[in-house]
Amino acid sequence: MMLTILGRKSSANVQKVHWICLEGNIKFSSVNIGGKYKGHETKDFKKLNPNSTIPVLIDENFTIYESNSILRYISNKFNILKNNNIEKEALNSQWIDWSSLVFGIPCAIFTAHSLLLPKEKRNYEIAKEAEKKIYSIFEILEKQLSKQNYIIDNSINLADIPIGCWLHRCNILKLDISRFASLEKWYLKLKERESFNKAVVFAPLPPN
Ligand SMILES: N[C@@H](CCC(=O)N[C@@H](CS)C(=O)NCC(=O)O)C(=O)O
Repeated sequence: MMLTILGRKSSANVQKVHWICLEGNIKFSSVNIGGKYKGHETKDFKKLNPNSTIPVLIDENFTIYESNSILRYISNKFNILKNNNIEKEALNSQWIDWSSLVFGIPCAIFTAHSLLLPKEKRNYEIAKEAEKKIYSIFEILEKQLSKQNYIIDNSINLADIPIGCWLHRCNILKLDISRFASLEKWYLKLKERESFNKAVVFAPLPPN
């Protein structure tokens, strides 16, 4: 049975899940929910995820929400980007949590106030504050990526996926990555991957 991923393709949290599937050549079907498609506030959707957020993954009789948990589930189930090293797994986990709890938050705020909200509801000050935070996060990533080619070591790991999705969002929103040489080099390496291009680079922009 094919995996079903519920969520609009423009969501960075959905893109992570598409990317890992493409990375492992795992077949999936995708259902547009959320954003302009709506559907995430319905009674039926809330049975799958009471938080009304996308993505949700359905794997036969098993349903799971929270994008990072879905990412880990797919990686474990299909043995994609796994390394049998407990410290490396822990570091992946650290950076995956960080991608949502530190990086993702200002990215989502910046997206809302520069793209997603109707113009009259956008707040320039809030967007500016989020932008400042994002540039301070770029410094952290720059330092990390000046030590090796990817986030954890010299090859791609699970943690590169969610961070790459948010970095691409920043690039689309015209934040200047070129000021950060190692970060830009990493981003260009990700762009060499068909999976990243298909799931993230060629994806529509929110709310589509
Ligand atoms: N922590 C959740 C956050 C999910 C989330 O905030 N999803 C957003 C899209 S990125 C959402 O459901 N937005 C409502 C919509 O798209 O209409 C996760 O990682 O899955």
